[in-house]
Amino acid sequence: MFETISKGLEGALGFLRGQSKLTESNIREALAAVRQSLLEGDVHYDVAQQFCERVARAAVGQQVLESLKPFEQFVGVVYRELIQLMGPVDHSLGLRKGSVGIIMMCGLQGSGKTTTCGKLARVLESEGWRPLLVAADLQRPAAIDQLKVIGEQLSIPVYSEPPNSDPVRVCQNGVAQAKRQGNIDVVILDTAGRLHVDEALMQELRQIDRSLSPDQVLLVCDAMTGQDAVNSAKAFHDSLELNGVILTKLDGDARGGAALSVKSVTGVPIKYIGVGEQLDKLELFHPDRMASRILGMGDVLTLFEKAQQAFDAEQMAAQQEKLRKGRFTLTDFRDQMQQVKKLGSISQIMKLIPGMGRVADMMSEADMDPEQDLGKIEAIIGSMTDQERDNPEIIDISRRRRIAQGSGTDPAMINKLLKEFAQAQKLMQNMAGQSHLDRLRSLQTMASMGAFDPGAELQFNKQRSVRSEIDRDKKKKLRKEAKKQRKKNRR
Ligand SMILES: Nc1nc2c(ncn2[C@@H]2O[C@H](COP(=O)(O)OP(=O)(O)OP(=O)(O)O)[C@@H](O)[C@H]2O)c(=O)[nH]1
Ligand SMILES: [Mg+2]
Repeated sequence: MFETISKGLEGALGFLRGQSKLTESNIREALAAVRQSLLEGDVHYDVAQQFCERVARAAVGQQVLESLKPFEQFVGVVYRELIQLMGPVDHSLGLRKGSVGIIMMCGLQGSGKTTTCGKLARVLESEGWRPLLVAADLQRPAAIDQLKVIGEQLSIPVYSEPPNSDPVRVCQNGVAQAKRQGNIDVVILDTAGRLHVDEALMQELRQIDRSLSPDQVLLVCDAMTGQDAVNSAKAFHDSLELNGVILTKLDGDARGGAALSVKSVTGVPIKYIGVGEQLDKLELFHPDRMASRILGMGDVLTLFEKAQQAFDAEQMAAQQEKLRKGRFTLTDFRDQMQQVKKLGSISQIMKLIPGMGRVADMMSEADMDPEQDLGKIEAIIGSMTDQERDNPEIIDISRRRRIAQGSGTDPAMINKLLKEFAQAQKLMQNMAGQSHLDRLRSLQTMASMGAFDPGAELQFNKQRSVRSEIDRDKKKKLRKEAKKQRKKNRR
């Protein structure tokens, strides 16, 4: 996600690291590089231009803040302006208990409407709403079946009529049925797409809009089409008055131009983002978290939420209990590893941790594969007997050789794993008294102090250097006292 812009901005901002002061000339130079990287990321030209003007104004106004290094100062300005550019977002969909809300999804062909209808229904259901999907795409005969399959996968009802029906009537009938049934709070309409914005499509959508007055008209846009996505968003908004955009396929969007330009060009906020083909890959769009990711500062909050959703609460509680009793074994270690894997690929997770995004990129450039390493660890633990997993200290040379053979690794690797496990065990026992939230909080505090950002001049490092100054003062005092003492002794 956003590799082009992230890399470009990193280069643009990086050269300020070595500067001692923000001056007009180095600001100008940094801005030229920022503009260049935005354009390479396929950001709309006017948007890039205005963005740089705003950053310039804010950066010049900031010169008085002498306590911050130019790099920090400038990154701070870019971060705030990125948030401004993509926000604000009102995530509400105007749903109310006791009435049937209507959400109309529209967009170009293949943008991800049908999939996103399913994803949104799933999200709303998890929030306690009872959704009904309506198959109003009668252009493509297979579209109705596609929605039915999605509905079945999610156990969410789908209203449909034969392919020769009229889409406006289908929507009306679907909503009428939801109201009659009384056990539906929100109807999601999956409408037809076209290859291009054309009058026939707009007319059909306007008719549905007029006859049902949906609470929300959401445009589904494919992020990978860059500026075309932004232009089509503008055309749809001119014709339909959108409440929000759902930007799909962000997982495959290296450039990021659409995400950065949509709000500014159309005035319509992005409410959700699609980050994968699977039905659980829909996230709320948070401009601040996105800005943080773009600048390689990670996104600990999203990671925290993902962890809460993915981890099996009961299993976690059982492991917590074992930790408290100091009985954390290799089996638990493997279980935890499997839980972490549910969050996504290791490189995806790393991108959410401040400062680790660059490391993930470097690893993939160097053809290193953390997934493969994890696979090996799992194979090693899998080749042990229950007894060995519970008491790794019994693993001697011959057992090591057997495990290596069983897991297709070598004995040295098993040694390394056991050593690392012993360290992890100690660390975990220390943390065992803390709640999950406290542990994440301390992680987050460390992150906000910049503990995971290896490049920047950080509060965390600053605190360390303040401490070392104190240490220096202390040592000086001690040396002085020792000198006095020596003089006294001589006398
Ligand atoms: N990688 C990725 N693929 C997605 C995402 N959202 C949708 N897709 C894929 O995009 C393709 C098109 O999705 P559909 O939901 O059929 O798109 P549509 O807009 O309904 O298409 P039409 O009905 O033909 O107009 C499918 O292969 C989806 O799996 C996403 O967020 N990430
Ligand atoms: Mg469709």
